[in-house]
Amino acid sequence: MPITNTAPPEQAQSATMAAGAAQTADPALAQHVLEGLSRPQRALSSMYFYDDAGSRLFQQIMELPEYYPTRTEFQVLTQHRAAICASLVPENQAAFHLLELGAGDGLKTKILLRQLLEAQANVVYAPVDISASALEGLASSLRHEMPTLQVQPLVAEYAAALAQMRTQAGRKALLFLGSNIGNFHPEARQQFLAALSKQLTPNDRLLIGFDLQKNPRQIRAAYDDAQGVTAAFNLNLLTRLNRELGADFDLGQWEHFTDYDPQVGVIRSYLVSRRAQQVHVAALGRSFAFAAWETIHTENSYKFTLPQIEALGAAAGLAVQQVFTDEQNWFADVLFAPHR
Ligand code: AVI
Repeated sequence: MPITNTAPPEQAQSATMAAGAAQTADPALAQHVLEGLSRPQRALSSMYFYDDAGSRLFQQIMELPEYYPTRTEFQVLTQHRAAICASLVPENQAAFHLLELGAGDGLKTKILLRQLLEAQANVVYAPVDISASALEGLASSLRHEMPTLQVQPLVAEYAAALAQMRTQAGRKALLFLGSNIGNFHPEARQQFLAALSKQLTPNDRLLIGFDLQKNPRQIRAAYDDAQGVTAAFNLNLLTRLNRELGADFDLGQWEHFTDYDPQVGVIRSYLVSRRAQQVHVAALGRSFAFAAWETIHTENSYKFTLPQIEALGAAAGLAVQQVFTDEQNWFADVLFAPHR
């Protein structure tokens, strides 16, 4: 049995911490860890990678020589910025809202925003995030760099932001860049796209970044870099559980493992237990037993083909209008419109 309901004697002290840790622990995270570590094949969501340290490590990943997606999408947006912006701006230069889901530091979006300003587009940029501080950072850098741009940050869940925007007059152009779509489980991805599509009116547009299938070795290397930054990013999840849930993961006893399945087109990442060990999670008041070399699955990163992208869109009521890609066909930013 992987789970022990009673803490072994040497862990009695941390068990008494349970009440204290549980008071400060995020209940959603605690519940997720309980469910994820209770399964026969253990799994935690990559959604929890992004605490402050995880977000900093992800910034470092994006600079790595092996991690081609960010650089390549940057090239795609730079090379095709005029055509992309032309596809987002409504006919007759009408006023429109540009909504961005998961804007991050906005570095890539700024390529498009500059282009839109240059073309004197009548645009309101609305970055959407549940973190008010992330949005404030982006909005203040935009006030400095592009003082004439109208910015209307929306602190909301994606679905709520879209529902709120639905009643606004004029086109909504949605951006979902960075291949974030690749981190969804296929079913969740389809549900997400269908939910987005439901909120769109026929004149709206959606631009999504997809990492494309390519040489499997190149993909694998991007998630197993020589400097070990991706390993640190994956392991940071355990540091987070130690801090936020009073867990006692010994980081020296865990390692990062990743592999690419070229038939499915997915990178799967794991944390591997180097030896048989017990881990106590104070906020849950429970211990979990791991066998030597047992794994916790932590991330999927799907890679796509163009026919798959078309099928994905079609199943959600979205038609591919244009595909913007780099010379090597490594990455695509795909423009969809609702088909009704
Ligand atoms: C955020 N997301 C698109 C990244 C990816 O490539 O799947 C997260 C990542 N995981 C490891 N390296 C980068």
